[in-house]
Amino acid sequence: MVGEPVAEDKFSFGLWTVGWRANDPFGEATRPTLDAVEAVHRLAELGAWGVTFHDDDLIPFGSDDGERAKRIERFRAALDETGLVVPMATTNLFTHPVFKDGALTNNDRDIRRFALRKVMRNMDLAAELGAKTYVLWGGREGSETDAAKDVAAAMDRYREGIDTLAQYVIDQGYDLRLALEPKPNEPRGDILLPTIGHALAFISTLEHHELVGVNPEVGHEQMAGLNFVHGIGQALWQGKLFHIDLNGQHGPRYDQDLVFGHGDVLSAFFLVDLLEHGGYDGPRHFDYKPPRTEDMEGVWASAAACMRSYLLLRERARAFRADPRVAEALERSRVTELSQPTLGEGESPADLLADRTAFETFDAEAAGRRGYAYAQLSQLAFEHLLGAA
Ligand SMILES: [Mn+2]
Repeated sequence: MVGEPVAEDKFSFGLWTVGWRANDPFGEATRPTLDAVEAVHRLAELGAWGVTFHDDDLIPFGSDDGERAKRIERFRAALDETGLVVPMATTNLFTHPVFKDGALTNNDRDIRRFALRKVMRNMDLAAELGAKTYVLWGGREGSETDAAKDVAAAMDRYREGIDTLAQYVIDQGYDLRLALEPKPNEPRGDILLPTIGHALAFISTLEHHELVGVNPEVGHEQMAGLNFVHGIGQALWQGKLFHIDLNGQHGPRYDQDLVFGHGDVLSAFFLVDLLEHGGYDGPRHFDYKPPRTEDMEGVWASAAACMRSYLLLRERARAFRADPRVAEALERSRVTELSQPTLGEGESPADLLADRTAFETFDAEAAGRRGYAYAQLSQLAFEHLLGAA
């Protein structure tokens, strides 16, 4: 039986998710403005553990200091009343027209400096509210024409920007780590750092690379036709999965931001299996959009659905792992053998050359005939997913 969500599940939501008024490029908003305080209370009632925000979700762009302080105070009071935590915060560097050519990689130097200040200001608030992760989604960092962007210069400025922000965290003594969020396109025609792989490679060039990881989103990788579970697997392997955005997506098309699990459900099953058994203990953060067709009742139903989907998949994944037939199938498929190093302890390339069984007498024909029994293994996973095993 799947229970109700509890704090230990570490479910968190962005204010911008349940607060999305459902305006899209073809239609105006279909829902009223949601007050941040009400969002905090409703999320807490549903069993969420945390709430996250962009600076502009909480404090409208251009607010004066008095208005800003008032809004932060109301938000903080709601957190205190409900016990909700703020595990992550981020900066809106994409809505205002000033950012139409990007922020940290804008061709306009003054805009790049303004963007850094906007991030630093909200990092102060994030640290104050106890956030541990600061996400940077470069939604407008990119172009519609390759003539517009000197990519090498853009990467220099991106690196300079992230290095500056990491240095700021160190200088201030904040307990914050930075997490870059890749996305291939939308809103820009093409976005820089389009995939987990691009982001990981970029991070390795940073001065404070140890402070910077990734915040991958299910739909963003699937928009690029990539295997999200493999991307997460590599990010975990590199110790770089600092945060995650869970939602649903049906393959390469616009960013759907569906309820978690309501896209590629088999991939969602293997994702939850990996998160639960692969050593990730961070927030299970939902970055989705309640469908435009929904009224506020539907908004809360969709938020509850994200958490329940996760819990259902977690239950199925646990059953899969606990099934002795699965253990047997994993052995038969040699999945466990992959954890065995290819060379023996202390074995050198010369030793490998000297091992006649590795090559001269190795029966490649026999090895090539052998089946891996992945069909049976895969069906076992599918049956567990459907609750039929
Ligand atoms: Mn998305």
